[in-house]
Amino acid sequence: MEKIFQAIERSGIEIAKLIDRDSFEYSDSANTSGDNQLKLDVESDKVIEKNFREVTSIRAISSEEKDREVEINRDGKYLISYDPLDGSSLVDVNLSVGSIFGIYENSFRGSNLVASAYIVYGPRVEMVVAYDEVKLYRLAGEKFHFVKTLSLNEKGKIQAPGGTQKNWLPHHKKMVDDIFQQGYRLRYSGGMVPDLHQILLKGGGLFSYPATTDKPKGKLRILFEVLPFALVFEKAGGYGVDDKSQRLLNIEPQHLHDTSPCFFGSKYEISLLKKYYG
Ligand code: AFP
Repeated sequence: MEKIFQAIERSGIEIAKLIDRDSFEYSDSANTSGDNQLKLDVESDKVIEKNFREVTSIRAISSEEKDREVEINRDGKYLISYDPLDGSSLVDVNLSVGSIFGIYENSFRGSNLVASAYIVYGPRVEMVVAYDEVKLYRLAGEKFHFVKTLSLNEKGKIQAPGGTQKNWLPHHKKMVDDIFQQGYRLRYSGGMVPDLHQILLKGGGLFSYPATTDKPKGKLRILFEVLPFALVFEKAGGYGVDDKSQRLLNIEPQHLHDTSPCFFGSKYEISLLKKYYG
């Protein structure tokens, strides 16, 4: 596992440099989810694949930028799903973006997720690893340094409600309004990594990406975005649930690029969600 974390660190350092110097042109292709791929997405994907190919314990990888699973070492123990550059459309407006990784044994499903990690490329480059605990690291020079262990309080003060408001379902709108009426402040950048990182570092709050009338299965990809963060939130003492209030880690995706409505938060906000969603 240590070698996998080291490969993630190397990838983070290389991608941070790419973001600094690369142009923001679109490549000629779209990914499986239909998003136009920025050259930066494609380059970040290559960087991560190259670093994972050096780790013999990795059996296969799947990336948000690839149509199918890629075998690395037939005898490897681990499978890794990753989103090389989530929120890449925010790079050209100079907001934070991130890379997300889920590490599985046996097969790509929540119950087999043994560790996850993400990297935020913001004013600082930070990495969060959820394994035994949830640990925050910060890049200084060419190395990530341990900063602290992260845990959530019972209740937060901010909420990040995703999706197009005019397409929200009535009970979702009521819940979001209720939370604002309770004094929560809006914090939403449109990048899942910085938005969830903020909730985690501030000790609590609610991030929601619901089912909407135009996207009944939500927008966020189960393997590449949802499951890795569900593990981070659970290990930090919080929750990750879907629109049936079920644990996200119990979801079994049928296809690599399946999506799910998702909600991440601390104890109080998730119990409030259950009131509205049942
Ligand atoms: P992009 O990668 O297309 O910028 O999408 C980012 C993202 O997948 C996730 O990081 C955000 O939380 C979510 O989409 C934002 O979606 P909305 O703009 O629909 O709220």
